[in-house]
Amino acid sequence: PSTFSYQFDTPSHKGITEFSTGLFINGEFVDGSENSTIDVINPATGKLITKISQGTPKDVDRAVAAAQHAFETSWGLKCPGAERAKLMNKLADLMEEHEDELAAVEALDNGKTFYWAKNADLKGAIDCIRYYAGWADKIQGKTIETNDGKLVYTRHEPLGVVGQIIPWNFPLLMLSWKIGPALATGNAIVLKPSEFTPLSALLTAKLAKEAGFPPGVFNVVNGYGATVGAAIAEHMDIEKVAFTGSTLVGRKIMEAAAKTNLKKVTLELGGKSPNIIFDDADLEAAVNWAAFGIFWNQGQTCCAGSRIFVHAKIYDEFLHLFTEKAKQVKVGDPFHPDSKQGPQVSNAQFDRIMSYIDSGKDEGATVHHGGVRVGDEGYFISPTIFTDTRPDMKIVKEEIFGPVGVVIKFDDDEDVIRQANDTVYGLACSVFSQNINRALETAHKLKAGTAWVNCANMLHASVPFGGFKQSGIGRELGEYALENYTAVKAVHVNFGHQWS
Ligand code: TXE
Repeated sequence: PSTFSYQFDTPSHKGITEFSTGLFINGEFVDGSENSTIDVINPATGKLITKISQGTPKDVDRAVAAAQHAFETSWGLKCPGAERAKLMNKLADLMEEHEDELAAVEALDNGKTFYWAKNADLKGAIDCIRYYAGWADKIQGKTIETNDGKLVYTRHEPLGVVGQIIPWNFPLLMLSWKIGPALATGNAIVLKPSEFTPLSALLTAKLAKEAGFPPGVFNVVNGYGATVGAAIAEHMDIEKVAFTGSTLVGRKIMEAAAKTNLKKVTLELGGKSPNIIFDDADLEAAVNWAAFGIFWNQGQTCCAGSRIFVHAKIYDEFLHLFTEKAKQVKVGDPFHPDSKQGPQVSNAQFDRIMSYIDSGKDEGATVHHGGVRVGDEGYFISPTIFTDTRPDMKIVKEEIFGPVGVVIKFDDDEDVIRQANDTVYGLACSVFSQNINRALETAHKLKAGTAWVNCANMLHASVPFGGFKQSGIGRELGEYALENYTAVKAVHVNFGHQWS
């Protein structure tokens, strides 16, 4: 396969980066079975960065076979947890050693700013792998008392080969959320990065090889969702599939699992998270968090606080300060240290967001700020604030996945909770109030997998994350995620004299 060789010469990062653009199967970079490629585009310019090998369902078969062999011979129950932890910690150390390079690759490929790539994505990814390395030798079952003549215990066994399909909004962070618990529990992996942002996964594969994982434990098959993604979801020898992406594709994955081998499915899907700002909130803090909640990562965050409910008593002041904040978000070159917001990930996402902005206008909402393209190359959109919305508008109901927030006035606590819960999604929510009773009561009444009180978009490797309702199934991160990757076996030993 070809090599990607790139000279970074930016205000944020300088240096040469080199890694293979092949598929990573059985510890080697290889070409795809059809020798075809996928173009990787720089979203800041719309120009080609490189081409990567395109995988096929046949390549998924190769990767699954390699993973199965590794699982049976050198991984899973054949490899002590302490040894798995050592390899995972080694990988985390190598990622840390190469963190500027990884962050630069992420910024180039995804468009996020180098600053955030380094300080959020890289830091979060490394923390996550170290956190799960800590679990690797602490996977244990229970003994259960039944009667005097019996010993009953459980084993938490790894599943075998697991498939992991990840999106483009946090490529490396999502990779780490997936591989962390899977490796800690002894599973072998076939991972498909998004066709839009495959580069950081390939650089990580190079580092995993250097860390010394047995061949076949970690495989990366680049490719499109409809071919490689679908082949993973349908594969008869994959025991579990973990997916982060759109609700539409989440349904397809479940359907494929149901129609084939009933593999376990965990899904982390979209959201339309409410952010409720009460009249007794610390206003300045609420403004800062609300802006971070919706504009961070170009608004391409599944838990983005996209519906901002503001109490009538402070609405005008909030809107004024929030608009000032939006004006300060400098949109531009991801590598420029002053940039706070880069381009959207792709032309398709750019068009999708602009069409949501048009639909808001058509349905009678007011573009209070922004709503336009920035510059004439790349996929930049200005931070956008809508007001005068109605609950039935598309921009209030659907996930836009861009830097577009709607600000909605309310004056009754119960009514705002009802409005906040009036959505098919349930990923996250934020509540701002200095009255702890009011804040916690509201947080408990909101139907969401994560509730932030006086903050937004906070994530931690040890804290579970996942959705209520149509935002997903299962939890990632923390101890909870280990359950996704283990099967419980109950062993009954009869050493007494009873026959039943
Ligand atoms: O996502 P897809 P898209 C939401 C967000 C965004 C919308 C569309 O609202 O605007 O989805 O984005 C793989 N079988 N989120 O179309 O297609 C695909 O190759 C198996 C929310 O880019 O869901 C990629 O690796 N896999 C979100 C992954 O699915 C398939 C993050 C996600 O892409 C497949 C991303 C198939 N049939 C988008 N089709 C979040 N929850 O954070 C595609 N894929």
